[in-house]
Amino acid sequence: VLLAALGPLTPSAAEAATTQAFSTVVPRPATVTANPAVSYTVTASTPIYTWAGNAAAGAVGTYLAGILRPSTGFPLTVTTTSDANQSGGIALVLSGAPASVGANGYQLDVTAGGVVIRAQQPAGLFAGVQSLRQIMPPQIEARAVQAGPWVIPGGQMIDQPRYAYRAAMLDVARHFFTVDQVKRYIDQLALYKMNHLHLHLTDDQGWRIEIAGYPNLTGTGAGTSAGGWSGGYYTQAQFRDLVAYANSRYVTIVPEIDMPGHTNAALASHAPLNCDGVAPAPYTGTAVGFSSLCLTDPDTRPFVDEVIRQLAGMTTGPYLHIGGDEAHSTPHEQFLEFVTGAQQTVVKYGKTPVGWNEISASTLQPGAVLQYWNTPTSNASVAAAAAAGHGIIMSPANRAYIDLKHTATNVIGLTWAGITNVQRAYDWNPGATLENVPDSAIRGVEAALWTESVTSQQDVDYLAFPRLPALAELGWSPWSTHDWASFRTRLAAQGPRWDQMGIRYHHSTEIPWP
Ligand code: TNX
Repeated sequence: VLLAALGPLTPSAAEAATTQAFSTVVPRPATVTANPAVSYTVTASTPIYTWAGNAAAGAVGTYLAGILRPSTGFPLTVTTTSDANQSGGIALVLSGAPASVGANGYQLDVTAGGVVIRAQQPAGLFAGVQSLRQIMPPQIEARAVQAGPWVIPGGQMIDQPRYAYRAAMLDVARHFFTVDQVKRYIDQLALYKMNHLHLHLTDDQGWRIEIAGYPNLTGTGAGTSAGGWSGGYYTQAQFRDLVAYANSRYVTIVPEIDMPGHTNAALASHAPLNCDGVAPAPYTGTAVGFSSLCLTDPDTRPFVDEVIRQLAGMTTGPYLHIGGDEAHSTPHEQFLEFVTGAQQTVVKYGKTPVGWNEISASTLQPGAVLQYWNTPTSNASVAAAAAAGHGIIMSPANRAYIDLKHTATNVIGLTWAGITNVQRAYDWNPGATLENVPDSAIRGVEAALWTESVTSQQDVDYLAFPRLPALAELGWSPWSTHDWASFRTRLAAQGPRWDQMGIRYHHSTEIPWP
């Protein structure tokens, strides 16, 4: 009876955690030097030290303890230190990091004496913690006590991101995801050092954000989804909670109101937005390009102004995405004028406008960012925008759309831009894909998950894994480290972690899963 009660704490050969190799981290760190001669073992008496006088560093320590406690069952007490040479535990130190790691990188050292993560800013400590998780045994990700032992292999990483913007997009309009489901996705992004989550909040099939003064948007507009599934929306309080949660994971929410096309849900909710003043029926199909706000209607501008004003007020990050894609039912001159005005409205409310690459033909506002989603490798107006100093986010559909099928036989996923296996998602250089768009213009990489074919969190897991980490590596790792053979081996080591986390991933035959 006693032994049974101690069951989870008593290692059997099969249950014992296996030591992870030092060099299995995804995204690949800029420099990794394994030291197989040493290791550090986390025990019941291991403390976590955070940097004294810095609340955000303290929060990273608490976050780390929250990850390590359930599986180890250890107290992992969090205390502060101001000793730059702190040893004898896991120390998060805002001192002594090399200048090369910048504000978001870190240096991680594992010696026999302990683990030290050094950074210049708390964001770097947070990134270092993600690397630390990945060199611990996969069982560390379990949420119930596991056997251990918790051996961390010795070595050093010195690491910093290639691009500032490393993102995923989730289409919560075609299919709605709850606050908890989005938080789970944010946690997954953080593990792979992604730092932005773009939420596609509105489309033909649904409007997902509460806007005071327009109750029908969340009445009629939120009631539907693609395929006739039920809808849903975020109240302003829920949205603010999501933003705060994301911030606690060093993830910035980038909200999108897609305009002037992709707007049937708004048109169905608010009749004055239609040129004939008649609200269309809600839409649950998957066609694109048929809807448009009426841009000659005097009600449209005040509506757009108010939506942007309220959304900007709920958002702490710098960006607000105005969509602008596939406005096939909008007269072109009106489109250009409208998206110019929408950018000005975003600027008026203190945010930086982002738009799909179609807005490149409009008068771009200073600082406006373009998201390239098309598949051709040249686009003259995007190149001109880059030359004029605008940042470009790379999401070419044939590489970065993780809603495309993995293989031709998959049930879930679209095929309009091809079939995207892991290698296809991984093996391209975002900084050398678009003609006349130099690497210096690239703000980063975004993995987009559209949800026309998705009906559950499991579907999201299945499409995102393992391609999301492939795109995370493109955003973070220096191009000089890019190597498919290395990536597929390191990716394989993630599989047992996803098993522990309950992520239902696609077991791609390209990857040598253990
Ligand atoms: C194109 S990408 C769209 C979306 C679809 C997606 C499906 C873009 C800016 N527009 O409306 O959901 O393809 O892959």
